Amino acid sequence: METFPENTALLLVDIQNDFCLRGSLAVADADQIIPVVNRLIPRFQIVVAGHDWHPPNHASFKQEGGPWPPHCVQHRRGAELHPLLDNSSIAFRVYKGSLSDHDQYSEFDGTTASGEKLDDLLKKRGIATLYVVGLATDYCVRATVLDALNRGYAVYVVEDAMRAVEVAAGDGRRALEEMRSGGAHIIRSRSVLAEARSNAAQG
Ligand code: VGL
Ligand code: ZN
Repeated sequence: METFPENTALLLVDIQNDFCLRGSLAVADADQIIPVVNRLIPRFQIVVAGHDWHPPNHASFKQEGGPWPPHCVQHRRGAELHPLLDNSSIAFRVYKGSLSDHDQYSEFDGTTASGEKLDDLLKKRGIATLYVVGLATDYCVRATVLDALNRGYAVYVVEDAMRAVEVAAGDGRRALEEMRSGGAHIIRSRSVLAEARSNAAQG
């Protein structure tokens, strides 16, 4: 199967049980992205999975005065990747939001289990282009994409492979607009699949 080159990675943002159907912070229609993401995964030589990864007393939880119900608690089922997500080719996993006293929405605040930061991991491998999918458009996708743009990555946001929390109606659309103004390319998965084919044709 034709793939993107090695300098291009697919970044899965927080496709975890708690953000999906019956999760504690369920995002509407989140499960609908799974087949879309699964079609994209085999087109990439490098797949990185980000995780929201909170201690049980995390500052973002309501009982600690934060905005969210408890979610993605470390090592619990809610923090696992969605069971139907194709995890067979995930090369790296990064974890963020692990410190109890403050929240982190960007995967660039994340580290691997051995402590390597996402940016170092990508730069070390010459990865300069990121395709971003996942949950949620208006929080962790947005923060990750804006960080990636600031760090000089070319960023493609696959709009039909993400869903928004929409605390206020329109937050998802506004986040996409903000990412676009910041320099991200907003595209659809159909174009990504077509692009992988034409890349391969060019050698
Ligand atoms: C997220 C709210 C709280 C996200 C994480 O992954 O977008 N949203 N924690
Ligand atoms: Zn969180």
